[in-house]
Amino acid sequence: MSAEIEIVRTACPHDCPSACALEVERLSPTRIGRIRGAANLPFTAGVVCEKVGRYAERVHHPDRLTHPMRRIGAKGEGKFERISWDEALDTIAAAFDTAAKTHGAESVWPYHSGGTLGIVQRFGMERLSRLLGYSGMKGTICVTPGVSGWQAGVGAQRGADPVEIEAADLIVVWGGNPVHTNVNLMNHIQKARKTNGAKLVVVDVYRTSTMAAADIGIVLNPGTDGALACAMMQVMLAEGMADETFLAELTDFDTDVRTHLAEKTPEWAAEITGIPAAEIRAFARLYGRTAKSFLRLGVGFTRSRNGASNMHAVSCLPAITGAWRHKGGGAFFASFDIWNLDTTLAHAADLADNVTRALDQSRIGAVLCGDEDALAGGPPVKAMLIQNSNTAMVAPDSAAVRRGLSREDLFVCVHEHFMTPTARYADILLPAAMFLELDDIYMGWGHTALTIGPRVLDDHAECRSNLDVVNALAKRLGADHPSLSMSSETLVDATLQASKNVSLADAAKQGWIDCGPDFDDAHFLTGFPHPDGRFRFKPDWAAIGPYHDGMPSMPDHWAATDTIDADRPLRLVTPPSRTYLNTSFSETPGSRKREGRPTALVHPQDAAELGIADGGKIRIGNGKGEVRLHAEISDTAKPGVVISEGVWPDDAFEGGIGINLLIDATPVPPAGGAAFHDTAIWLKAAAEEIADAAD
Ligand SMILES: Nc1nc2c(c(=O)[nH]1)N[C@H]1C(S)=C(S)[C@@H](COP(=O)(O)OP(=O)(O)OC[C@H]3O[C@@H](n4cnc5c(=O)[nH]c(N)nc54)[C@H](O)[C@@H]3O)O[C@H]1N2
Ligand SMILES: Nc1nc2c(c(=O)[nH]1)N[C@H]1C(S)=C(S)[C@@H](COP(=O)(O)OP(=O)(O)OC[C@H]3O[C@@H](n4cnc5c(=O)[nH]c(N)nc54)[C@H](O)[C@@H]3O)O[C@H]1N2
Ligand code: SF4
Ligand SMILES: [Mo]
Repeated sequence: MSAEIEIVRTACPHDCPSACALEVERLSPTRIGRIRGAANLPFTAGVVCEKVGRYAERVHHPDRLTHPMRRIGAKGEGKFERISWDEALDTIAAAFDTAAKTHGAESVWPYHSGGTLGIVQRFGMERLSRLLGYSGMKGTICVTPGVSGWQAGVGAQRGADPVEIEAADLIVVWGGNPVHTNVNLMNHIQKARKTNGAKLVVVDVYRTSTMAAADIGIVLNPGTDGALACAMMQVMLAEGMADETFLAELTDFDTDVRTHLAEKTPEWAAEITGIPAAEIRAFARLYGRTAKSFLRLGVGFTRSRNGASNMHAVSCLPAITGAWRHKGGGAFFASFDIWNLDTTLAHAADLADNVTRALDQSRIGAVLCGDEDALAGGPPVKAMLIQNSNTAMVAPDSAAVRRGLSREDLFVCVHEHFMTPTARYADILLPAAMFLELDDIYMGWGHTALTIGPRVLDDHAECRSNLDVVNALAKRLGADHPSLSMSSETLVDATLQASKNVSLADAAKQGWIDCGPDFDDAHFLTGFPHPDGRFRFKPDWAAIGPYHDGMPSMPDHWAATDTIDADRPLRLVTPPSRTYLNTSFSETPGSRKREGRPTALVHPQDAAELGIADGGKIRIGNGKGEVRLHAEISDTAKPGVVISEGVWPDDAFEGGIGINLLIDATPVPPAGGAAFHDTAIWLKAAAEEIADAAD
């Protein structure tokens, strides 16, 4: 028998609503064994996803970057030579300095995404813009359409605690796939089913792994959720299932809205959604008659051009029934607005107004290719530091992103764990520490606990944390701020002391701090967070973002999705796979083996018409180009809808280029974001000679 294994508490940094508190087997100061979900955090409740359970594969991966490098090949080629940290930092500082002196400070663009959600390690980068006048970044790539739609009705990014699902009689998972993306939620749903006999309804555009576990699965046409929600409201209002007192006291519902919704019959919605009217009616009655109905809204159904509008329409449902009144009732999308953190030190938050130009993260292609509108009237971008993002793969219009990253007059530093497609474009490539090798705290956007993530392992090779890189650079560039001399441990400690009056050491004992509002507040029973305290059936889109033209003034189906026509007769949806997290984990053998290869699920009817064989090579495309992958024939979605799970690395594709080549980067109304699940495409069987040429 080996000696007892040491278990250390920390927290998952990945961009996932589960935001798990973790228990890690520490085998030595440099090695871990299994990772488990912490039992003591109610949302995590001892559950963890398989990809993080076997994190030893990622943290001890032989391909991890271990030392700074300078590019010696062409941009994108991936040829580098080793250099020292001093040389790397001097080179970056000199490039930033030259860009700022020649083109103005705004020509430098620090860029980040959700590789880590750490308060210190992710958003700490924004100090560069605040201290040195560099361009800021509008983080739109993930939840912006969803946030906009929820904001429109509810008024703040919070809702009923998802752990309350255990008390629900009906759970509706709408446009999310928690078996893949939020696995802990399933645990709470199963408890509700066991103890209350609760029913699970899943609304999606294909029969997902979550739908496979549901009592009722509703498969609709992509981008038509607004129509389904309106028809449900029509039925509930017409059949006396509405909570008229709730509507009168806590919402702006009036005769305009009543008259408007009276026309949105299930027959009207059936045409749009592809769901038979009888099925819509039955779902509306089930929802309308269940007091404790919990609506868990995913991000997926908002990744369409009409996504914010659809989110708003669906978020109206619990206001109609008054489900908010009950424990186990109401709705939840995300909890971005409950944390009350003092980030004066960690983000130089008090200097936020110093940033005058914020460039749109999702429009990085247009920004780097010099589009004047995307550059917001300012100078071209001449130098970048990229942390936590595999932008060459994940951003829409990826051909433009790559054209931009290839510019000879653009200096790019990428700070990464692996040689990603983005890293290949770096002039200087820096090796990043992983979460087990640093300290941070994380906002659980799918629950209410701030999780505490102290370091578990010693440094790996020459890897450094994001904080250490930003601090070293800022100091070289002459910036002055108390945080620049702090380690992640001292900065996390100071942030916790200032925000929650607790030290890192003390907070780490439990591993999390609950920040959830009390019941009445979480359920908006004392008012919704709009100035008049009312939920809005009539949203003020103009107050939310600049791209509000034509948005519906009341819940509706907004026919604004990508146009299907004879040239592009199918709709492409690109949702997450189970064991990749965006492109993270696409390098680990366990995930690679499980996911197989990039695949498009094609309806048998479409396959027959197009002469596509099961397992055959296909090409899908639109005006932006074409992507080659394999077909799997399946009636999981409606005819005309093609599903391709996962954001795979380029080299997994037959043609060497990934799926986001086809995705449009026009900002989603009203506040921006990318319509990842809303792309009209053509599909063809790949002629053998074409496929062979790509092999
Ligand atoms: N395993 C794994 N976990 C992840 C991620 C991952 O890539 N892999 N990504 C993480 C990140 S960054 C995020 S933001 C979250 C996202 O997690 P989710 O909230 O689950 O959102 P999506 O994954 O975008 O899509 C979820 C579902 O929306 C469906 N959908 C697409 N279009 C429509 C529509 O028009 N109507 C309806 N009703 N459904 C639609 C898709 O088919 C998909 O099943 O997951 C996080 N967790
Ligand atoms: N087609 C399609 N595209 C999508 C989506 C989709 O559903 N379909 N989802 C979109 C969504 S929701 C999102 S949020 C984006 C996500 O896009 P990204 O946030 O770019 O996510 P990842 O692809 O996981 O890349 C994160 C990178 O950060 C690195 N990293 C992790 N931790 C650290 C760290 O501590 N320091 C540094 N320096 N690097 C670190 C990882 O190694 C990884 O390469 O993708 C979007 N793209
Ligand atoms: S990726 Fe999500 S489910 Fe997996 S450990 Fe992290 S937070 Fe939990
Ligand atoms: Mo995301």
